[in-house]
Amino acid sequence: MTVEEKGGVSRRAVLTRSGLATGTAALALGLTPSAAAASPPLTSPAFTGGRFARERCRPACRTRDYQPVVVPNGTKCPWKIVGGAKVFHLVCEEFEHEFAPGLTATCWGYNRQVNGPVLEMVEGDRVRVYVTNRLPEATTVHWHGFLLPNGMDGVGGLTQKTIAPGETYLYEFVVAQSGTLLYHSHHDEMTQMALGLTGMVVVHPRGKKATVDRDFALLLHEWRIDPGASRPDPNEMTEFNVLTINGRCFPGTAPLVAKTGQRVRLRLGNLGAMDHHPFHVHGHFFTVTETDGGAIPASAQAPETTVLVGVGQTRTVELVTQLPGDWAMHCHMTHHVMNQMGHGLPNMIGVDAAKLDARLQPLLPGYMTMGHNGMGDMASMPMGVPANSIPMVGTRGKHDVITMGGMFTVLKVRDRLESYQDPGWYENPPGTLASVASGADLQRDGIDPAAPAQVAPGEVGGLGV
Ligand SMILES: [Cu+2]
Repeated sequence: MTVEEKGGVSRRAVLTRSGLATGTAALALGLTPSAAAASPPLTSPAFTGGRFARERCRPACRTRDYQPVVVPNGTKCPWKIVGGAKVFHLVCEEFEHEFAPGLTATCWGYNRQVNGPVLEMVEGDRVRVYVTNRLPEATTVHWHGFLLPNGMDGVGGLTQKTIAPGETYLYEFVVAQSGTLLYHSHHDEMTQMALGLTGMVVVHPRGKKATVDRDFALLLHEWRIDPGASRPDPNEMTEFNVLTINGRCFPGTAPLVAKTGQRVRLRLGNLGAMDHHPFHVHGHFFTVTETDGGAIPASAQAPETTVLVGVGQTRTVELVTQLPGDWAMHCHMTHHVMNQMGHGLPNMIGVDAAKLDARLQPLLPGYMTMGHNGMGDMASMPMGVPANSIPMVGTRGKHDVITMGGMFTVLKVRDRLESYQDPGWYENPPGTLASVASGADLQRDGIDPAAPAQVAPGEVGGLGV
């Protein structure tokens, strides 16, 4: 049986088809086949990296060539220059990671970081990234969104042999674009990304001055860690209970600090398994300036307060800080701002639990049915929880308990700052804080708290009423 009879492709067939394909592509470009043949093929090293490869750029250095990105709760991968190339080293291994005080798990990551360290590059840099595998199984690294030679794309089996435990592989390419990109395992993806083998790459444009005052990298991720468990569960498909920004869930997330009137860039990426995250910023509007595919023309940018960051996407937004304060920033899916909340609970809202409690307390001293007045109180009550878990654990804010966890952090804007360290809670100027209405307020505006709620005429009823 020949190769073609088995459904494979013979060498002759490949030659014939590639010849046809070259001619078709050349016609589409308005070239004759002979002119196309004179151009360097797309796979030649001379083409890869675009004009930057031909120009042989010097490696860009931070103080001179770009404004470094800030990674709240995270780090950046160190690099060195060797022979005109920027050299990074990623080590894949297992280690203990703290998601927030009270919750740690055994994760897989790069350079003992979840998410991995941000790789910071500049358009035109020739980069060499060494990847050492200290995991118990093979892995690869995929350079998500990069324009690079096929063999550097990092898809196990398809574009390279996998990196066996103990091996060190080298990825080398010229960075042909700028923007916010990603890197992650592309072998046994379900397991390896669920355990943490994900990271962000920030590529600064070459030869351009910084256009923002603060530049933050925020990688979103989701995990299933059962209360008391010591490892994330990579088999989970729907019920994720730990939602993170740069590997941390609130109250473990560091605030983002900026001065009033500064232009702030947020580079948001999502390498979670299944969920998209509508990321919302309070007190501001922003514009989406870039995706992982490149810059969005100014004419196509619109003001937004929430941006949907889909799985496998980056969205870069820019805002100008408006008013000082502690402004919430979070995923707007309400189950994504919770920590290890069980979702299989019976609905107790509105249940009169007094009789139930009276009957159960002789059997279970101190028993109290929870959730019948909503879940908010749970965050403020001392509850016995399994070791190494933070279900329904709130944190004390300046004014009261903050009931949120998960994919939540705070943008702290101040008129004056000594540094970009956490400035503490915002002091609200007099007259700018919601508080209990005084008798004088109620009297002035004719508000009776005991009166039936008012409904404007014409706004009740429906079809046929
Ligand atoms: Cu979300």
